[in-house]
Amino acid sequence: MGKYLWIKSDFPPGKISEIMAEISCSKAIAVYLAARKIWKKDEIEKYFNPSLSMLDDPFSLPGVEKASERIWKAIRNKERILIFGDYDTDGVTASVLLYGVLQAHGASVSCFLPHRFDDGYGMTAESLDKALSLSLCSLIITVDCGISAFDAISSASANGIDVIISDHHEPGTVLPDAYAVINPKIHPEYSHLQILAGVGVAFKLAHGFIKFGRGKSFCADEYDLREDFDLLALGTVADMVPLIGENRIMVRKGLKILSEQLRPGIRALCEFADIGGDVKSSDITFSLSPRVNAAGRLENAKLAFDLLVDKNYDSALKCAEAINVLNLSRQKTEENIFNQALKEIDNQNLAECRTITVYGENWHLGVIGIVASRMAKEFCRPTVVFSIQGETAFGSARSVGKVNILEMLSENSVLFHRYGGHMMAAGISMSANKLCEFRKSFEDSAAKRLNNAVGSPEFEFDGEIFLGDLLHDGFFESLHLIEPFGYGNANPVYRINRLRVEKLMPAARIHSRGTLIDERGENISFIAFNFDNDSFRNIRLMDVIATPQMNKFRSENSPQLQIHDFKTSGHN
Ligand SMILES: [Mn+2]
Repeated sequence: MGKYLWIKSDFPPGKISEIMAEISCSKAIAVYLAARKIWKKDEIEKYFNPSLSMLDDPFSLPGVEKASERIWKAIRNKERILIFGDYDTDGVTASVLLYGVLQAHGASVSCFLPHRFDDGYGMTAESLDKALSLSLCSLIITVDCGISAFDAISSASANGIDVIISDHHEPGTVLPDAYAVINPKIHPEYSHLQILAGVGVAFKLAHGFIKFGRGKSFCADEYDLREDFDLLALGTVADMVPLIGENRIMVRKGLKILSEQLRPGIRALCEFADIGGDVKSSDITFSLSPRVNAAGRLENAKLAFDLLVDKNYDSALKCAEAINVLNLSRQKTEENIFNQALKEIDNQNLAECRTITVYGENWHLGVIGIVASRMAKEFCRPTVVFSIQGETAFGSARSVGKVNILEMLSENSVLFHRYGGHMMAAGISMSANKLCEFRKSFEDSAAKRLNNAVGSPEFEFDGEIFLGDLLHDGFFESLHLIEPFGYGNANPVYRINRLRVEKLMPAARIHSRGTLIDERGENISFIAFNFDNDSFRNIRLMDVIATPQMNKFRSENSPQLQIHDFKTSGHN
């Protein structure tokens, strides 16, 4: 019964009424807060009203002040500055943010984004040479990379170039010998900043730079860094860092700026993505970030950079159009490989496997990661998708639940040329003739961690409520207080029992929509993705786990439930 194993989040039962007494909110909101362990009055107030004044002083992050001073010196001395970024949305937005701030303050600055296939990830000695051959400089600032760029940084130093590293990736035990290193992850005492995306760390540097300049009267108060929060929201949501603490403050503000579409490139992108009005974090995840990423996946991230720095709407529109074409082609390629991969696993005995390993000849390297994510999610198993290019297989690994995929890979590292990544996602390169061996030992690594062959997917919900708790206590009016939702700040999910389907109609053939009514006669519209009308046949009374949301349709907003799963009432 039901697609998922329903798990109720764990909190003391008295918490709901305690919270309701403390702040007078609806029961549904209290359940949401209780489930996220936001229990105390002052914590709740901060959560409801995150403000920019709650952001840390940028100078409190080690390296920011020293780096700021160095950048101002470079500006005064008319030195050339090179920003070395990355090709994904986080890396591109971090580059655009810092580039814009430095340029506005008179810096002679250029930016290099490595090419995903020609240069590979991070700042290598080769990609740095390439960057320097395009534009000489005496100061390099890395964003969203650099923390393990030992070779490149020593070669820069040997050439008399100072390097400022700003990064959020996990550092090794030794740090590169750079002029300044800004990375919250090298300071255990800054654990609250370790959630920042690359663009978040770049923002700290930009903020520090402006603060330093104002302190020394190098610059006036004109530059409004708040207008750059659109970039912060874009990169932070795209990089899947948790939307709590400073990230939540930045994204809440950033979504407002995104909605205003001040930046010509954003306006152009929204035009093609058909986004108007309030931009939600889900618009970033499903519409904006895939487009920004498409440039780096299929061609060159420089295109996305050019779009976002463009000050002219007409040329931005042309750039957005080109990006949109790349995104369409990315979707087609992805669908094609996904279907081939599905065919591949048809021939495997999936019921007896805890993992998925699939491969194909010359599958596009820019999309195998997305395909791996989709397969891991759909089949609820750690998944690696390989593209065989000549004698080498390049793999993209994705995990599910709490399975640490990097650990699983490290147990098999003798098979690889190179590998790296984090708990949920990693990349591999290895000799193609070792694929069978890999499949077997990857499965063995999973056997040590997952006891049942078919992982039964779990779905966590916040607590049980009645329909009336959503409809009569101002829940939908206060929804904005708990937004934005995303990774680390999940949508509210409630269990609502004993509902009857009152109206039912198909939505795009494979989905369903209609109306639900409870035993007290309360009713609400619903949408159920990937449940066709037939799935509701033979069910009289059902329990659901669902997310309440405002459905925007032709400028009308109406409350609805998005149903994640359902089962016949009375069955637990
Ligand atoms: Mn990043």
